[in-house]
Parts: sequence; C-alpha cells; structure tokens
Amino acid sequence: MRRYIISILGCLIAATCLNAQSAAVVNAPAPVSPLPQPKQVAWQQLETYAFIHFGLNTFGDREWGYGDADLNDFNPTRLDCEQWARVCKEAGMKGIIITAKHHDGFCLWQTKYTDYSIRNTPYKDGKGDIVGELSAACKKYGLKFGVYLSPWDRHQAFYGTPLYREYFHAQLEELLTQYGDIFEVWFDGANGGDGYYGGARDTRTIDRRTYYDYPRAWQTVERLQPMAVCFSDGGPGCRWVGNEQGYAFATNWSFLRINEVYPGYDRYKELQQGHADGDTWVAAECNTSIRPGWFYHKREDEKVKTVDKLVDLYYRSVGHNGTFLLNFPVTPEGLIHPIDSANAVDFYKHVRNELRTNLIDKAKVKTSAERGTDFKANNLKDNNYNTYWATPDNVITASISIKFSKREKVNRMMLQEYIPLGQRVKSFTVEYLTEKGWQNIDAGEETTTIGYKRLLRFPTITTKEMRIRIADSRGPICLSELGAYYAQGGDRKTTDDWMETKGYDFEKTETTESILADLGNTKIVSSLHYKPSSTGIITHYEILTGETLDNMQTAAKGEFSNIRNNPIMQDVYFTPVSARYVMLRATKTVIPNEPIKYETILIK
Ligand code: FUL
Ligand code: CA
Repeated sequence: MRRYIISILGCLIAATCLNAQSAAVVNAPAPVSPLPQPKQVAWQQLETYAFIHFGLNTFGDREWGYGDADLNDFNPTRLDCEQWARVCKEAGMKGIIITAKHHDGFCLWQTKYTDYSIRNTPYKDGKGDIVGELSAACKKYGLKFGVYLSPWDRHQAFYGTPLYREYFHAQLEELLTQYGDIFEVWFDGANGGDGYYGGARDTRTIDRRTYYDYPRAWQTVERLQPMAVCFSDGGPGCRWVGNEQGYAFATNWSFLRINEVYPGYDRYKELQQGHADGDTWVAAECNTSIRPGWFYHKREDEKVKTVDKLVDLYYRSVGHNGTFLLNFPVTPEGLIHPIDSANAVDFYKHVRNELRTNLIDKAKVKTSAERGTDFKANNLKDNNYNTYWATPDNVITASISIKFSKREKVNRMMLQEYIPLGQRVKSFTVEYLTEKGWQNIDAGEETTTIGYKRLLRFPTITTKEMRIRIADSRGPICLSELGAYYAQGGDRKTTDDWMETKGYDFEKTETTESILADLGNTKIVSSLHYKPSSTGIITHYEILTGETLDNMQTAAKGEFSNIRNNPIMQDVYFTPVSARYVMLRATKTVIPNEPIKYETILIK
C-alpha cells in the first residue's frame, strides 16, 4: 500500500514538472484542417518529376491505340532506360513515372495475366521488362519510380465485366510487388468507349464511379507501398490539375470536396484551383508533355516546348502550389529525343540561374507580430522548411518587412507556408519602397493563396526595402521560408504558343456536323489540321475531298484521341489528292449531337 502511494506521488510530481516546463515553451499553432499526410508533404517537396509515354502506340504513331496493334511492331533497337534516367536527372527531375499499361492494354512488363505484353514482342526475344529496367535505372541514378496503369483497356475481351476488375487489381499487385519502392501510382480518368475488346470492336461504357472499385486499389497501394500517393482526378494522394497544359491557377487550394470528385469528373476545370471549402487534402499535379502529344510522333520534332515555355510552366506549376510532371515521349528507337533532352536540361539550368542568389539571406527580416521562441521571424530565412515563423492565436493579418543592406534589383519572390499545419493564407500583397512611398509590385496575377510554394515574377524593381502584407488567413500565419531574387534578363516573360504555318485560303459552309471548304480551284491537298473550340468538340471524324461536290471521296477517317483533355491541334495526313472541296465531318462529338465548332482549320 505504502509503495503504491509513493508511486502515485511520484507520478504527480513528474506531471507537474512537465507542465511547468511546457508553460515556458510557446505552443505551436493548432492545425487548421484539412491536413496533408506526411507522405503527401514529402511528395510535394519533390516539385518536379518526369513522365515517360512509351508502348505500342509509339510504333503505330498513335496517341490512343485501339487495342489491336500487332505485337511484332514493338521492337526498339537502341532502348536505354539509363539514358532516360540521365536526362531526367540532369533536367532536375526527382522521379520518373512510366506508362506500364496505356489505354491500348499493351503491357511493358512480364505480367502473368495477359499475352498482350512485351513477352510476345521481338524486343530482347520476349525477355525484356521495361518496367524493371527503368526501375533499376532510377535506383542507379537516385530517382524515385512510379507507374501508370490505365484502368480503361481497349484490348481485353472482358473489359466491362466483373472479370476485368479482377484483372486490373491483379496487375496492380504485380506492379506494386515486383519493382521496388513506388512513389506514385497513376490512375487515368479517360474512357473513350470504343475499342478492339478481343475482336468485338464495339463501344463499352462503364460507371466511372464504381466499376473499377478504386477504394480497393487505394487500400492495396496503402498495404503494399505505404509511401506511394495515388493520382486521379480526385486523388486521394494528389489530383489532376484539370488541364494537360501543365499549369495551376494562381489561386490554388490543396483541398477538394472529396465526395464530389471521381475519375472522369465532369467539372474538371475546378481542379485548376481546388475547392477553397474542401474537406480533404489533395494537392494539384500539373502534367504536360514536352511535345504536343504524349506519345512520340516524328512530325512533332519541330514542336518541342522551348526553354522559355518550360520555365514559364515551372512558375505556373511549382510556383502555383503544385508539382510539375513533365512527359518525355520516347522515340521508336527507345531513346529520349536529343531536342527534348537539350531543352529539358537547359530549362533546369535557367530555373536554377534565376533563383540562385537569395537576397533575403543578407537582409533584415522583421514581422509585425511574433508568436515567440520557436516561431521567430528568423525562421523565414534559415533555409530550413521545417522551421517557421508564426503569429499568435487569433492574429490572421500581419506584415513582414525586408531591409536589404543596399539598394537591390529584384524581380522574383518566393513564399512558402508550413503545410503540415494546413494551408492558410487567403490574400497578400508585396510592396517596395520608392521615393514616393510604398508601391505594389506588378505580379501580373492575383496574390491570394501561397500553399507549399508561391513564386512571383514581376518587372525589375530597385529598392532597399520590401514589405509583404498578409491580409487574410484561415488561422494564425505559419510561413517557412522567403526568397527574393534578381533574374538577369528576367522581366516577366509570356510565351505564345507557336504559330502554325498557313494553309490554303478557302470559303466555308458550315452545318451542325460538317465544315465544307471551297479552295476556289483544284489543288493538291494532303493534310487537314483542326484545333477544337471549348464546345462542339469532334472526337471521331471523316475527311472527304473532291473536284466537284457530287463526287466526294473519303480521304481519311479516324479518332481524335484524348482531344477533350488535350485540345491541341490535330493533324491528319492522307494520300495527296487533287481537290477543290474538302469536308471535315464529325461522326461523333464529345457531347452527342452538339453542333461542331473549331478554333482553327488549316488545309494544306
Ligand atoms: C490522358 C490520357 O488519355 C493520355 O493519353 C495521356 O496518358 C495523359 C497523361 O492522360 O488522360
Ligand atoms: Ca525556415
């Protein structure tokens, strides 16, 4: 009994000491939900990583294979996954995600579940395994590794039945157990309906919300690769940014109203800025290809994104609180094309040069309010993301003053919130001191959210003093790091998309499903180029040509693959023919029976 009392007393004394100690320490601000999981924070800190699109499509010159391509076509002669890894590393990419299986159903690994795989191709006499080869190359170069497994499968006869669901889950298990650590699993939302389907050649629609049983896939990932994040339109790990051009909006919340979003979500444009009132943390991943298409097409060798364009996208993805997923379409030889690698490596050099010298390092930083000991203003400039400046409870507006030791030129800024405690800032301004007093910088976009990282570009200012004013926040402000830089020659650049060369002049007659071009007289015609508008988008087409209107012949017909998500110029080349009239006819549109529209039509 006595011993019992003593030990209770001991506990009480220990507890009191603990309390006394923590009273001296200022508590961290309470988290403001939704909160990221630690693995989501680690994923966001990767900032830039690469995509590889490669498969039978590469050999068929297609964006979306129908699922019937001949396996003998797959024979890269110089394939070298280490070349891919080296290029990505030098381009500053922290990992690589590969299309293990795209919509055509062709598998780049030795799967046990289908014959439609690398095992039955001439590549390495059927002994190759490109998922394995790339995972080894990534390990060697210190890159993370991820897989894209297309839920839609245009090859399998049983696509659309419960059996296919089992197939999909079994393949997922293979990919998660045989190739080491995986950092991201990509579940695409596309389903265009028609396909080969084991020879049936029909159209199959599934219920995008329920058919694949995604919750089961997410549990499998959690169980087998607990550090991996799952990508889809609605996460749960990270979300599509709602466009395939590689940028997020300036205002970008890392939240979604999770029950509303599903793969193939109709209101996908909302994903560009997230849901400010969302209940779940699902940050944006900005994906784009270094070329117009995702797979390699020789005709796009002239259309590789320029260094300026890539740098611009970096500021609008990583600098808009997202990650940047940059795709390399590997060539039929099996290599990243030299134009692509040169531009990507140069892109990284440019970004590093622009943000090389942080003028904050030598500046004096003071804040209007401070929480205390562990949350001082100096935490904003210690190059450590895990230390942060915070305001006291209930203080949701504040200013940060930055004094340089001399007048400095500045045209870039960086702000980072400490996201493990939530995304908070709703509105801020950046000012600089001039002879006439304080003036706003001209960021050219709204300065609202910050999130994990916000980068601003503005015309060069010269000043001794700057000031950041946080005007509104969802709770006490918690900022990790600040940056101010002078990028040489770096006044804000806008990049125009490349100019298309001109086609023939024509007079047009439009109906709801066709556009008839009259070239005025007979010409040799060999291609039609179509850029869709935002509505009335054609997915399946027929092109007819003729010298007279009563004798029009089909010159080409087919599908504009992936046009809804990637509304780029569609190029159709056909056997040259002499014609005065050329007709583009829609046999199917994204929204059935919607009158067709277009942004550009060129006939050459
Ligand atoms: C899209 C797919 O349909 C494209 O082919 C590509 O893989 C892209 C990354 O995602 O939705
Ligand atoms: Ca810090």
